[in-house]
Amino acid sequence: MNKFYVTTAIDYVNATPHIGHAYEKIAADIVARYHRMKGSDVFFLTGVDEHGSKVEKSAKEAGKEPKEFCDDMSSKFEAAWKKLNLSNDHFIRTTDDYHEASVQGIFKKLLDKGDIYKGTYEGLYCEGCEDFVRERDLDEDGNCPNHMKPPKKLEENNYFFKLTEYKDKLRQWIDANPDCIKPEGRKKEILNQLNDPELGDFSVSRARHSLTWGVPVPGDSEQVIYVWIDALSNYITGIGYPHDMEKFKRYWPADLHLIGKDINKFHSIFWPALLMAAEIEPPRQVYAHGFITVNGKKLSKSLGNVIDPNALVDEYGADAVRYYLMAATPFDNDGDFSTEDFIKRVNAELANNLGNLLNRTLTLVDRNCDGIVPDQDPEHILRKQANEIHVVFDQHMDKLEFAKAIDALFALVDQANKYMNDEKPWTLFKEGKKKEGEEVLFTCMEVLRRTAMHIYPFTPALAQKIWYQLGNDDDIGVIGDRKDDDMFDMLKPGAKVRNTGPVFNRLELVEAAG
Ligand code: ME8
Repeated sequence: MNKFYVTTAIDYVNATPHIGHAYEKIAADIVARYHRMKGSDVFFLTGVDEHGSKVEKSAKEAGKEPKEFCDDMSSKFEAAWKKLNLSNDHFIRTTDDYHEASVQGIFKKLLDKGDIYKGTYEGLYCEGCEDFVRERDLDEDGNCPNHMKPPKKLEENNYFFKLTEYKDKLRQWIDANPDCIKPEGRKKEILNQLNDPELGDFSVSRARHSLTWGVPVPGDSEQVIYVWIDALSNYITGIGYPHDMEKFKRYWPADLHLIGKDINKFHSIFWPALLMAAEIEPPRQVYAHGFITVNGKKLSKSLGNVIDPNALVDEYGADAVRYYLMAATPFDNDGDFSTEDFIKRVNAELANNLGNLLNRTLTLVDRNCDGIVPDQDPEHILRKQANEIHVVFDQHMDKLEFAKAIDALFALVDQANKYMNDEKPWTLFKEGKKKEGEEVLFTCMEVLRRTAMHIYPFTPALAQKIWYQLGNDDDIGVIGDRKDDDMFDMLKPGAKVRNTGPVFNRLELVEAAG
């Protein structure tokens, strides 16, 4: 059995989740559900990043102890992901005991090996990035271009990781594994950074006086492990390293680390280098996705354009939010969110094109075939196309081209609607052409059955409803082992369809939610 291990970035808990966070988690859930359906042994990990000065500061502002603040914020993230119907196998918190112990173990291993050493660092530090920044990367006002704030001058005795020792090995890793960093443009950025002589060893600890909220450096009470080594390690501690090595070996290396483009360096340079130092295989792929913007602008508290995924799901439902975010934005690039476009698109595609096709088809089956899936085996081009849709759909899914995968499905649905309009089965039945009429309905049901299966990772609840109305009792998510040859003719002639009303209700704009 194949395994597939997919992870997301773990979100800082200094603020509540926004749609940018939700976007990434939904994508990971879609990948997890897609691979489960194909019969793989999937592990899907997500969670939260709780240490660091940003979180410590937010706790202070909220008048809470950091741990109490994190407990509260973590539960908000977990609740939001439940609401979005995420099927994660574990939710990791970097304050979990097993994680902290493992981070100390990893740190000690690298220290003993000499890959971590003590030194002095002087530089400009951006709290938003939780990283040192270079003067030449600042904007004309001297601000970090990502966080619009000036970095602080910092001079400290810290522990450093010998990245310079691993630069060649990283280049070799990238050369030997062409898909290890995606999309291609992001890989080029990484190669350029690796070739920059200024990219040197990086600091992996902070003095206790500048950071208290973190995992202590083993054997040095004056130093705290700095967030990135702590955060990145979640990908291995979350599957049992080193407390459950059987599970770890079952899932590692990660097949896919899904992250945003802003943290590519940490994942495509620091992380594989740390793993190489710890003698652990690097991940198979890091994919750096684009950002969700609103009116072309970054989501930011100060702009007041941060959209809460909870409010969207409360008003419009998880399927609609999941569908729109994936259908309307190219995953490898930035995409804009607009509530008007969201409502328009979801209504047009899920309620009209798909929902109405099902409703029309089943109404005709009820009227003309006693509500029973007709026993036909039509050889129509549309049926052939439905039987072959998985080829192009899978090609897009395997490249994380979610919007294109959805477009391919809806091109098929559109054709089925056109076919129904052209063939007019209601007239065929009236004229006594029962076989012809049944063939049209059977073909449309085949399109619907296929569409339900393929759209399931995106809109699990909607897919299940379609599946049920087509006369199936089983759980569409666990039909599992989606061996594509077996997918032909799974429509069950003789099964009773259940035309129990619209599977997707049209959305109405609610001002407060968007
Ligand atoms: O970076 N659109 O946490 P974070 C799409 N804790 N994705 C977005 C986004 C947007 N508008 N805004 C943020 C961190 N993201 C670290 C990660 S991983 C070991 C540690 C993405 O809360 C962002 O790119 O700032 C990242 O992948 C994730 O949300 C968490 O961001």
